[in-house]
Amino acid sequence: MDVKNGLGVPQETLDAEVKSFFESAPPLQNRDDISGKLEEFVERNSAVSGNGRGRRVVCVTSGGTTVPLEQRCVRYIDNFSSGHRGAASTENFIKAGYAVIFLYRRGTYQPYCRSLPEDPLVECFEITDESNIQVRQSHAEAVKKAITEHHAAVAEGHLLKLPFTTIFEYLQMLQMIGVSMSRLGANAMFYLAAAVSDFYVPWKNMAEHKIQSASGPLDMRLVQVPKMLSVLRKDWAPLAFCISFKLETDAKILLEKADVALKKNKMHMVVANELSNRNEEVVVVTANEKISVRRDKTQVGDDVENHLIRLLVERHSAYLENPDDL
Ligand code: PAZ
Repeated sequence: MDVKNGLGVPQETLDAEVKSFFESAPPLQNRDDISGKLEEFVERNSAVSGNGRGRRVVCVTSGGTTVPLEQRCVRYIDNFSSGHRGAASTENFIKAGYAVIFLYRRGTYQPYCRSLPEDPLVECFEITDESNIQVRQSHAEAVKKAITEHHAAVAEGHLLKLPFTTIFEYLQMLQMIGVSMSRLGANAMFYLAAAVSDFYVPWKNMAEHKIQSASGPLDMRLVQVPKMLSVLRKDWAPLAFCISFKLETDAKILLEKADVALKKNKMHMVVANELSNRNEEVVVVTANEKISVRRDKTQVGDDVENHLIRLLVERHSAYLENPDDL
């Protein structure tokens, strides 16, 4: 077997699986619209400024992908992720001077809106008389902060939000973003916090209509999703600084799995986290180090992402100075 890519599969097999995934995926409905927005965003942020470089741009992925079981989808398999990590990280990257492409699952946490109640429209606002609506005093601070900071990030061209639901949408959009950001060279970063399906039903094998329960037990074959992270590194954006995440529920295997992911996918860093304490602590795994990053419990409202993004920004700076050192 001619194994060339460290993934345990011949490169030709991986290429064929990737090709088959994209050829059989239902085409994105709004591909032209996404492509136009992406081009404009990357172009604007690649303009050279006083530092002799363009702005650094990071693609933050957030939330879980779904795997539809029927083409006219009624049922699907989901991946757990609230999107809190992605939303908090986006705010921190923008604060650090990055432009962010936020590729997120519809309905998950959004940057600058994390502290709003679950149903902000009915909880934050009240009707004072027939024609006037006002913000409730109890939520005034949070609403003001959300609106001002969000509007500023979008108006200044530092935040582009692109939603997905299915694994088909997610990977097609990630490919578009990868190819578009490749022109930024090492100024580009990928921060892949989304929980991405490992298995899927190829579109051509999928039932068109709702699967009927009268037909008895459901026997369905799921195919492995091709290892797209290695394709991102090798083909889509080879110079970008890439960070992926590894989530486990069993602490005993977490760091070993993160190490394997680092090597197999040729990531620059892998952030390892355990489901139960993911908001308290993560471990950043590199080729030579395992760095524990924790939330400061003594500071009200502190998030682990405040510390994590600071570390990643530093490492990205070092990578820009010396791309071969990592
Ligand atoms: O979205 P969230 O804040 O609830 O959780 C974040 C996370 C656990 C989904 C993320 O940190 C992560 O590990 N993503 C990758 C998951 C995976 O191994 O596929």
